[in-house]
Amino acid sequence: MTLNIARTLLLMVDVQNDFCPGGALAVQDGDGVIAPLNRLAAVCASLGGRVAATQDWHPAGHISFASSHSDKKPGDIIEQGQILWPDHCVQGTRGAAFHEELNLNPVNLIIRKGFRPGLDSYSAFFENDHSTSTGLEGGIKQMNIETVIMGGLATDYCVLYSAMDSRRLGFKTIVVSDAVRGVDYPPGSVEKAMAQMQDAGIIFADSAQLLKELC
Ligand code: VGL
Ligand code: ZN
Repeated sequence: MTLNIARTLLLMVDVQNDFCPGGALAVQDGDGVIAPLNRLAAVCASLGGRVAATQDWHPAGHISFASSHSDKKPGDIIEQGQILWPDHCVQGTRGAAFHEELNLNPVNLIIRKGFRPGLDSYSAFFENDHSTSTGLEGGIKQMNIETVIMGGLATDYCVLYSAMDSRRLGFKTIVVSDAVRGVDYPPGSVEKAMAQMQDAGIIFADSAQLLKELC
């Protein structure tokens, strides 16, 4: 694997309090992604690469919240395959804030998604209508990025959708295997997501291996 660091972006997906232990939609060991991401971000930025972070950023009453629908509970599925979640990452709340241990100093671009009341967004690139851009594609094309390295939360939702879009848009796409954690709802969805990413030509590498490549 040869990486041109000046054309490499590290994308840190949704490392927010609500997806970490104690949060409203806690992913098991979710804060375990922070240490490897911090190491990668520091090295990437210091060598001339770019670092972006995403935030799930929902208005109160968002369509993806079970509480926004009568007679629905988290885990239920409504029209167009929309899974309902507990209220999470509500704009401006502590749950929506980045985890305090995530080092934001190397981050030069922050993308917020899922901010429309009636539209969910898992991917860092497109909202779930698959056509509303978050701006990330244009931004990183202007930065001349060719490789996207990503980690964060959750493996089977926002990381999966972001990695698939990244690959489809033509970026060499690497998922940091020790810097992702999954919701695994419905059960088996992490395994399914991993297989789907592998089939699409997405590369998996652990952070130690990547740090060696970068330095
Ligand atoms: C996510 C479920 C709902 C994620 C966001 O960041 O993976 N999952 N909203
Ligand atoms: Zn969400």
